[in-house]
Amino acid sequence: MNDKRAARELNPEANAYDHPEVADRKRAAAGIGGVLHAMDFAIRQNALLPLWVTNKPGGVDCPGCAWPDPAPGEQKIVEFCENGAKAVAEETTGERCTPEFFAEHSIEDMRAETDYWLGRQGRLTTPMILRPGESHYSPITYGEAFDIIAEKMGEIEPDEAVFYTSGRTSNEAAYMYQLMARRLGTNNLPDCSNMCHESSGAALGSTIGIGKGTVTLDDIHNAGLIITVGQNPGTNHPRMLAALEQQKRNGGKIVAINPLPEAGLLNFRNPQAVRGVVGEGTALADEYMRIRLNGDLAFFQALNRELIRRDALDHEFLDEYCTGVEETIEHLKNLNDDDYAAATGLRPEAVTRLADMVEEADGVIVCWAMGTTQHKNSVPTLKEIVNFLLLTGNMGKPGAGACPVRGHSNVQGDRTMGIWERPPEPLLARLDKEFGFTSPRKHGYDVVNTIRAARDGKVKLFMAMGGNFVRATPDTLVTEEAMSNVELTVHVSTKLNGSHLINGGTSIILPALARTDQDMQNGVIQSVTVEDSMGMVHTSTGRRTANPGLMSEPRIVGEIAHRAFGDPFWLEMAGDYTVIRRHIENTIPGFADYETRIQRPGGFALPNGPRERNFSNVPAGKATLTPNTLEVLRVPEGHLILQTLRSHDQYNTTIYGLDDRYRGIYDGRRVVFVNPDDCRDLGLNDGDLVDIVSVWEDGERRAPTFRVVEYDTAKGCAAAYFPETNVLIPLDSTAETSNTPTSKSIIVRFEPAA
Ligand SMILES: Nc1nc2c(c(=O)[nH]1)N[C@H]1C(S)=C(S)[C@@H](COP(=O)(O)OP(=O)(O)OC[C@H]3O[C@@H](n4cnc5c(=O)[nH]c(N)nc54)[C@H](O)[C@@H]3O)O[C@H]1N2
Ligand SMILES: Nc1nc2c(c(=O)[nH]1)N[C@H]1C(S)=C(S)[C@@H](COP(=O)(O)OP(=O)(O)OC[C@H]3O[C@@H](n4cnc5c(=O)[nH]c(N)nc54)[C@H](O)[C@@H]3O)O[C@H]1N2
Ligand SMILES: [Mo]
Repeated sequence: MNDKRAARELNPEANAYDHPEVADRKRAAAGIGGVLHAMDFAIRQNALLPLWVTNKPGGVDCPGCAWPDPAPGEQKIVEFCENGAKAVAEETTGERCTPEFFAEHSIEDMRAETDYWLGRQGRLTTPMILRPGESHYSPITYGEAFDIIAEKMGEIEPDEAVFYTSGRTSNEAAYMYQLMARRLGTNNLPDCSNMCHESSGAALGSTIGIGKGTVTLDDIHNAGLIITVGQNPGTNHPRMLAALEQQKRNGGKIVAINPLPEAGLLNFRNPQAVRGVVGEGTALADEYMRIRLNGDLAFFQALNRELIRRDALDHEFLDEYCTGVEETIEHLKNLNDDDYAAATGLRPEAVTRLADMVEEADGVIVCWAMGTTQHKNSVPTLKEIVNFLLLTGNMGKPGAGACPVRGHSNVQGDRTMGIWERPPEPLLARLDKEFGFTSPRKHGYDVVNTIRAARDGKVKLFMAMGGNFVRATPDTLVTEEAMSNVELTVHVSTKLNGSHLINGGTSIILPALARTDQDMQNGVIQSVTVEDSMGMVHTSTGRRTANPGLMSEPRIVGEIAHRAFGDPFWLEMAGDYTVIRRHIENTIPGFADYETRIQRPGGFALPNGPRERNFSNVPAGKATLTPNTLEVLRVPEGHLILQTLRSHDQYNTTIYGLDDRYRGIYDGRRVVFVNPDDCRDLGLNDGDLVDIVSVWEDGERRAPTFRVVEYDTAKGCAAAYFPETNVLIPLDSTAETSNTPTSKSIIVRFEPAA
């Protein structure tokens, strides 16, 4: 689609109303229902479901979420979760998207389809190219494609190239990929993390000295109290529910803070336990606080003030390990109660009840996900959660700590491998020494700055290692236009998606092996490694016979870089992944004895200072409490705050199906959930069709035709699925410090649909 105007108009067919049906909500997550749904999905995909080898030593790491695996001795025969099974089935599908398909379907035709339809076409089999002015992709060999990419790299300024990563990429592929960017001379390494847990990294790195969580799975099992804030584990981390169930059996308590009463948090039937399959299940959350969107900073400040008032602080811990204590306590004493009420929509008792539970608990963990990271004030919010953990000494002791629950299965490992647009100097120095070139020091583009640069004509080569950049990013129309300025786009992908259909000059699709596929190099089966949400590193070995000729991600990077730079190490690494791991061991801290330690069942743990109460990596040398300024999000009359979230039948931009059965939605996705009182105030009825209109400094954005669903979300709030609603999120609406799009707080109003 080289016609820029076409890219500017939302495709009417792909955005057509899809007639969702609304039925009763489910009260409990998983159980036998979950098992059957996953089986049904796999059968419809004509897919192989090698569940018995997922998440087990010697097996394949589930390409779903990053939740850690139980210790080898404690694993079930099937470490099962419905949505992990769907992720595997999506990958092991029997359908194939071949050159014949591309000959039949023009770019224009494919653009009229949804990403759901595109994904249904199956696994990509052959490298494809779309040349300027052409209407159809045509086949090309890997070698010819690599030549074109390497030649482009030689023609442009290094900073005119951008290398995006999605979090499924293995440590080995990620390491080679960041090395290729730096060898070219750029730190333009945006990744999905920029839209995901970047706020967590920013808040944790500056206060406790590591941008990761501090707890282990054992801590989860043994915590006296777990506070889960802004996450929906029943859908997005189903295996976490089994860990929560175990924590409850050990006598622990759980509090859920969420504008939506999510099924998994309120009740859970464990498909692993016979009782769960047939019986009632476990009521997981002891308390549910239906907070207003964006209210968490005010809530945790009020909680901290209450704990200070009660003197329920761990003074010994504060004296020995912390700094910034007095200023922070002083700041918290001067809070305004009206701000608390306006921001949270909760009564003051919510705070006193939680403070009681905190005082009673032996060990408190706070878990969080996208509900806290995708707001303008996300970094201050998460710093306030750190304040809470530090004030109460819940850091670096059993059953206590910070638990940002990661998304993509290796998103944390990719960052450890150096996929970061703002690399730390020591990493660059070690790479330079190991490989004998000088890495660039200038910081690169993150996701939002990549789109800005492309919009301004500064990006000539855009390469993506997985993901679906155009659909996952905000401000769809702006992004589509920006990406159609790029001279060469290259997508390493397993499946067709919308990003392949937004083209500037030349576009190349390079199909790649996936996690479950067997990866053979020089006659030897290769394993890769991944890091889970809790910093455990372990191997993943694909078993399935892939389409002949498909290349692996490390091989693709190695071949391109070999052609571009000619250094001897590229093909050595691509041909034997133990060579990559040796380089990782030499350049990334914590990977000593890499090859030996991954042979152990369950792998090994990366160093984690805060886990041992070591805060020497913090700029201040001690764990740092911070005074955070609260600005209550003001919503004009007649408007609501909209969050954009996942249904139960999707993996980010990959749509598995059109149901969200826990929320009672079937056969369609264009719904907006609104509190019944808000419906009354806005003159809306359940079933009305509305356009959602977002308001921003530069004008309005519109997502057409959504069905209003009355739902018990917090008052003043609404919710709808992404990626359909990404068109509403202004590119410039991002979080302070982390620059993450504010996907969970967009001011909107509704207009009757045309
Ligand atoms: N099956 C499946 N698994 C996945 C994914 C998937 O798409 N499908 N995606 C993966 C990825 S990349 C990620 S990052 C994770 C995402 O995991 P989640 O963060 O659980 O995903 P979301 O659907 O965005 O849900 C956000 C939750 O936060 C709540 N929330 C929103 N705003 C606020 C707020 O202001 N305050 C509070 N307290 N709560 C709020 C919402 O009501 C919702 O329950 O899941 C990973 N796992
Ligand atoms: N409005 C809104 N927007 C959001 C979010 C939100 O909550 N609201 N969440 C954000 C978050 S948390 C994230 S992480 C991003 C996700 O952003 P991305 O990671 O870019 O998106 P995905 O949908 O996960 O990518 C799916 C594509 O990855 C490719 N793929 C799958 N497996 C493999 C593989 O093994 N190898 C290769 N090479 N390719 C593979 C397939 O072609 C598939 O089409 O979206 C963000 N966008
Ligand atoms: Mo994510």
